[in-house]
Amino acid sequence: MRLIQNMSTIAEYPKENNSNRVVKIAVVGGSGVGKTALVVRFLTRRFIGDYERNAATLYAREVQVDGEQVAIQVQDTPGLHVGGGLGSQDQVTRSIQWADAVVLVYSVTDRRSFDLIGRLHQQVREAHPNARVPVVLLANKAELAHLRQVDWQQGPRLAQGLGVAFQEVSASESCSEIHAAFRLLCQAPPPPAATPTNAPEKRRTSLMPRPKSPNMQDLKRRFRQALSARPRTATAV
Ligand SMILES: Nc1nc2c(ncn2[C@@H]2O[C@H](COP(=O)(O)OP(=O)(O)OP(=O)(O)O)[C@@H](O)[C@H]2O)c(=O)[nH]1
Ligand SMILES: [Mg+2]
Repeated sequence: MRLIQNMSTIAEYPKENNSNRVVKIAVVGGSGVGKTALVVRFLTRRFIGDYERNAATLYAREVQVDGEQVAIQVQDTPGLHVGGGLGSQDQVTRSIQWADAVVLVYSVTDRRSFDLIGRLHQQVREAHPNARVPVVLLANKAELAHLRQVDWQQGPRLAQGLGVAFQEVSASESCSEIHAAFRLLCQAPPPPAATPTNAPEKRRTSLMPRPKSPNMQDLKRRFRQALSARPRTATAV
């Protein structure tokens, strides 16, 4: 794992690797939902339990996904409060604009963090109106059943409505689902649908692919694949 920099401004990570692709992932959500814990779990497999608040740190590493070497950059972002100050909102907005894949996080123990998700998803779509930016929604702290404020059905229902993949996770208890979520975002985008041979040829201006709403079946299938694949790491952490 390489720590690139703290994020006062987001610099492009120099392409000094052998990877075919670079995937930039922003991790966003409410304050204290476990964003840093999830990123650290993904990158190091460890749960430390005590993290610097609002760290806003950019990390990079290389991973192998489906046999392809992929350089990933993960931007941990400061937590948002409902009605919170502009400072962190500004940083989150820049991270979303910078990213080409997004992890949205709420905590099952914090109803307000769940209520933020719709707004954050809207920001992702507004920041990338012409691109299909893959999004995974993670419901963290799933092991804290006695503190639960968000029912287990509400997360999948919200994810379905937004057309994003969903997973309940626990940064403190388990690693595999978190790996699966990040790996899902690193998978190569599906090739654009082929034009039927007997269809009339369209004018060039209309060949720009319109962003399609993500197919839930496809997302679920890819999530299952990612879950069943063993993570392979190219760099030691
Ligand atoms: N029980 C439990 N605690 C967790 C889990 N994930 C994170 N925490 C705890 O929740 C607290 C906040 O975790 P962070 O990772 O700092 O959360 P964050 O979203 O990065 O917080 P900010 O950066 O301040 O917005 C810490 O005390 C973590 O130990 C989890 O899955 N289960
Ligand atoms: Mg944090």
